[in-house]
Amino acid sequence: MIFEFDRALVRAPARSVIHGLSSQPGPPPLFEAIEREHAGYVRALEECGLTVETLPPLEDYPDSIFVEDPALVFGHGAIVLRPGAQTRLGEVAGIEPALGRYFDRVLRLEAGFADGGDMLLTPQGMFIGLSRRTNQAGATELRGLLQQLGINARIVNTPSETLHLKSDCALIGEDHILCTATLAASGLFDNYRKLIVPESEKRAANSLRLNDTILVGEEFPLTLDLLRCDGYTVRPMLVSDIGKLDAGLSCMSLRWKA
Ligand code: CIR
Repeated sequence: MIFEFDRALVRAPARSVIHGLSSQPGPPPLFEAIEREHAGYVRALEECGLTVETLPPLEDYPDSIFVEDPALVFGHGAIVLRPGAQTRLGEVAGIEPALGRYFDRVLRLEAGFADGGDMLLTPQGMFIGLSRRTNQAGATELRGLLQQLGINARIVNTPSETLHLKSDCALIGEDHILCTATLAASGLFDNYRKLIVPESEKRAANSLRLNDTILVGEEFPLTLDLLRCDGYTVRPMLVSDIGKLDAGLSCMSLRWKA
């Protein structure tokens, strides 16, 4: 089942995290706040039944806490990606040895660029979102690598103002997508039931379902209510400083069922 997870890899925040990439005006996040929020995130993963390994911080890579972007993992293998931001490409060397410890099969993207945040796995296969971080060359090669792991993939466009495909959506049920109104209007998920996040809570679309629980930013009460009304178990999470770096709930871990 697509939401069953029992393992996760995360990376401890480096002090340099406060200089991570951000499109948002206003003061940068505080290191101590990010550290606290990250610790809460690890606790939540553990309480959802996952065994978590925390990798050491990488000071040279401010955004390296967002381990979802340099790799993709599945029960039966992993793919090392090539993040599309210049300051993030070096994160690949930092994640590869850890993947080697868990997966017999580790494939590598050799050309173009692709960020894990642009990849949405569904029971029908993988959506690969083209974005400012994932280009056609990376997406095409990745589709071939996924095929080697027995996963079908479809290359789609990410809305132009969106960082990553999953900044705007999360799979919350086998055929149920939590998404922004923009993504809903794009027609991408016409075969899915959609729960649309309110315009004032767009960033809530990057929530994370783990086993029977959905992690959602606590600053998004309307979305939390919508999910509760639909019968989901939700866990509100404090991630407001992490949010200042354009990140949400999926970005900080790689998750799989061993
Ligand atoms: C970046 O711009 O790369 C980071 N500040 C945020 C990455 C968020 N990752 C994700 O959505 N998968």
